[in-house]
Amino acid sequence: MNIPEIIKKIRKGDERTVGQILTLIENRNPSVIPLLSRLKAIKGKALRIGITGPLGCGKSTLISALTGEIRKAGKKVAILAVDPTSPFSGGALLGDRIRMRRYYEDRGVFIRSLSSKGPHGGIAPGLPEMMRVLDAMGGDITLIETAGAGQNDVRVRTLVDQVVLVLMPGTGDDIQALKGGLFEIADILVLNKSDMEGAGIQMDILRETFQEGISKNPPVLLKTDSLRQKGILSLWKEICKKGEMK
Ligand SMILES: Nc1nc2c(ncn2[C@@H]2O[C@H](COP(=O)(O)OP(=O)(O)OP(=O)(O)O)[C@@H](O)[C@H]2O)c(=O)[nH]1
Ligand SMILES: [Mg+2]
Repeated sequence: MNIPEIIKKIRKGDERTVGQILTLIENRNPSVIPLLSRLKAIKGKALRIGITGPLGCGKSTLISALTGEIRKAGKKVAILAVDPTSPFSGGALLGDRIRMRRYYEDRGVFIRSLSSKGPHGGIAPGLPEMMRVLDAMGGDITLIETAGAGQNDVRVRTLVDQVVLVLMPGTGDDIQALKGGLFEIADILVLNKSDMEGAGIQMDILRETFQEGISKNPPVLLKTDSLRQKGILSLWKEICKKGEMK
């Protein structure tokens, strides 16, 4: 492996090279270790955003919509989508591909799907190393989709600058999970599918829950309809606002 050559390509944003390196990391191929050590010295500027939440709440759709806003703002984005191994979401990878197809020709968008391969807390093995590679690409934003709404998601907190927790109407259990401490990892709480019945009530419950003062630093509460691109600009603005305080 010609490390200086590869580093040059990564920094130029060569997607093929980056893809190959990510595959080596995903396969836990030890030949990539010297490269990763060298990459440690390169400090990227990307703001890292974790997008997490229960299966099917619309994380991927939200990411797709948010990517539109990010590109309108002229920023470059890298996306890592961790596909849960759950049989329910066997179609997730394909779904993500179809949704994201509109960005395939866009050099300002890099997308990679990963399999989470078991109980790694919604986090694919090698994710921290992959983020190092993406950072070296020099993008402005890195989005990481992880699935699940349990204590497992807490691990994503350590890898990113901000966590966006996505919920959808009609999932009372999620509120319990939030009360159980999950909310502590969220900087922004998004009620997605706000077009669905029960969204208003759910929003009230969430607002009450957080205004009751169960947290000293309550997350910002927003609602979105990712399919119709509603509330996405507000989410993007909120991310930027928090990013400036970094
Ligand atoms: N009505 C409505 N449907 C939505 C919205 N956002 C996403 N969906 C739909 O919800 C389903 C799941 O969306 P995904 O984006 O795949 O959800 P996800 O959270 O990424 O799913 P997993 O990765 O499998 O956990 C799809 O059929 C979407 O079209 C929304 O704002 N409103
Ligand atoms: Mg998804």
